[in-house]
Amino acid sequence: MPAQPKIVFDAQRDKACIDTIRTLAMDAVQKANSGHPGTPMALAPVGYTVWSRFLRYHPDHPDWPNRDRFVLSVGHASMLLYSLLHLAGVKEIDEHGTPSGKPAVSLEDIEQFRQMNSKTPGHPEYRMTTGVETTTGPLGQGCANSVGMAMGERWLGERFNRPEATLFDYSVYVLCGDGDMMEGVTAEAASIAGHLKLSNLCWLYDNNTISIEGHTELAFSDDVATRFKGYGWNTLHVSDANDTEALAKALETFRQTTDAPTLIVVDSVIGYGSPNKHNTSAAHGEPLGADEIRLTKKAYGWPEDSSFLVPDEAKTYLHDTLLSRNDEQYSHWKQTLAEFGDNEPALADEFERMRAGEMPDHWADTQKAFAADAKGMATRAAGGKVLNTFAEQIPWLIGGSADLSPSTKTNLTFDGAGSFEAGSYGGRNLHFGVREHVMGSIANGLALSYIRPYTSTFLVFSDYMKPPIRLAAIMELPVIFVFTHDSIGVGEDGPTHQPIEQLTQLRATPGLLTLRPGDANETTQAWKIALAQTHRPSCIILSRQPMATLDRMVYAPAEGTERGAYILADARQGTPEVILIATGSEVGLAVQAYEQLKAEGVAARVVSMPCWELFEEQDAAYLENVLPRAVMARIAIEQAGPLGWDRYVGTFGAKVVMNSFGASAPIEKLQAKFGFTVENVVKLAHEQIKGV
Ligand SMILES: Cc1ncc(C[n+]2csc(CCOP(=O)(O)OP(=O)(O)O)c2C)c(N)n1
Ligand SMILES: [Mg+2]
Repeated sequence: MPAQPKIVFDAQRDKACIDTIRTLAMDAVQKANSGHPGTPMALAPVGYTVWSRFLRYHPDHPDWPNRDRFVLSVGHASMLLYSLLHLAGVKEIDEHGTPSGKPAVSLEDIEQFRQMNSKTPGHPEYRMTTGVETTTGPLGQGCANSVGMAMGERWLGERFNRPEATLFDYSVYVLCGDGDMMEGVTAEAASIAGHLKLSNLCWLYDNNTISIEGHTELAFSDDVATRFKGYGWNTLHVSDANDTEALAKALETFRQTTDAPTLIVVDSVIGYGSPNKHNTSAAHGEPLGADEIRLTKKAYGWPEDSSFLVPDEAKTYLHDTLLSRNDEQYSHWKQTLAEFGDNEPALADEFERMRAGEMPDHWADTQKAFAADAKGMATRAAGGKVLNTFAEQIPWLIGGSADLSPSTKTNLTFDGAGSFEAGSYGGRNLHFGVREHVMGSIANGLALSYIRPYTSTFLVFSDYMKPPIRLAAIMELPVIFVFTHDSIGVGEDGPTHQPIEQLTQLRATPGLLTLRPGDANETTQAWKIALAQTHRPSCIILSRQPMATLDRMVYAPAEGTERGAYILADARQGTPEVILIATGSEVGLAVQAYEQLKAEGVAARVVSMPCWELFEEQDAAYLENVLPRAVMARIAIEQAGPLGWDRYVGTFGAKVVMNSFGASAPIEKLQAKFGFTVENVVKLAHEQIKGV
């Protein structure tokens, strides 16, 4: 690189830092030929004020558990975050959790903005870049995650703080925008944050009255501050984003507020300093262009021909000031943790495991097998028992439901489980209210706070949670999403409550396990598999209606669940003539059909397939063993849409599935109407064997 010109600033050091953030964003977007420069340019003073004067953050220890969290909910403004991480001199933590000695974001990384394998992807991605606390980009999610992070801090504080030892008292800062405010999930998030009085949460709302299509008047006329007052938030206003003193005053007020979350409405001008700032296309998703960049740099008093310039005044200041504010605090915290380890070794060990993503010793040893029982139980009921047994062993397994725990059976009922409530944050039962979307996002925020969260609602409402489920998978967070009422088996509630296409959608999500256990013992296995994950979210799909608990002395052990699919019942000898593949509540039906075929002298096999993804991970020999290619007479049985089953039954295999929405009727009538009967399966088996 050519030597950078030495420049002398008229303005002060803060302005040098702020303008560095602005110009790095402009230059990076220009070089990448894509991205959003306008919002980093406008919000540079806001980000800089938070980082330089407030954020408790040690640049050498970005994994300090008691650091403040900074969330960029306006993920399209990612260059703002990358510039801050660069100027702060944050050190990289590698994928094994060890410091690599490299910067989290070097100047070269900024020059690689949006390029393959760079640490500066288009939107901030957790795991890719040290210092990115959560993946953002889908508007609303950062705000929603932040509520989980703030709840996480409250819970950690209740569990680990002692009168003489404060291990957790961090704050969560969020930069959000008009888009966030328009998104429904933000309303859910603000509503529950206000209800829970999360005074450790501060959202800075960039009220620039512009979004992609133009002025927000086109589509948005909320009085945001009044709205948030209604949610129970403390609301403040800063009328100029460049007024760092006013920002600091508002942030100070946040710090003094102990009974409510804080919203700071900040008025800003997108593309600040650009002569073309009212051109929204230039500010949004497009580089400014060489000419405008020169003019803007001129307006800042910046060398017009410089590029990726970090002047001396800005090189180390942010890093130095973070160090001088936080180094001692960090050492003090380490000391507190060490003393805590001496005084409370069991709890200290607990926290170390939480940090490392490890389970307690013997966490799975207390589960008991469910006895064979023809009448059986709903897998939701089995799931509730299994969850409670695990949760007693795993103190940091916490979660709840979107107002359906009596139905999803996910309440923790043992002594001391308690409820997480405003002012009493140590409980392990979370009450999300009827807010499925933010429930998922909160779970992600909790998972980013060392906690193992689970959520629950009806499977049909997984539709309301798609964005956070997807983000959990992208972020590799081991969140557990429980979905009950998994099929037309819900009966009279009818088609609005009977999921059809939801399983397909979940299975289509990369990096997500979708587990649909076939009886109580498979349910134990499903929970065990989900809890053993460290980098993968899971969905556990459970029934409302009872299902027989299979006699595992007669049929294969439920541990086969670990391999995704396994031979549950087989032809007495030799190769089977037909294979029945089923999941969840249809496993029982497959077994009944198998028994009838067996009585008729037909060599059938039942494959229970609770988890496609785990099955796909098995080696070729195992796949061939379970689904031999020589046996093409196959039937898939699942009370859900057909998409995807061809891969297991082939073009000519039969599918007993749902090709339409369901109906409101008693379950037996629905099963008959849609072909989920022993007669139908047996008939199809004969047809398959004949090759019809
Ligand atoms: C859920 C979602 N919908 C749409 C987009 C595409 N998008 C990116 S930025 C943006 C405009 C956001 O406006 P605002 O939050 O006011 O940000 P500003 O334009 O002021 O930076 C949109 C619609 C997105 N990222 N996420
Ligand atoms: Mg805006």
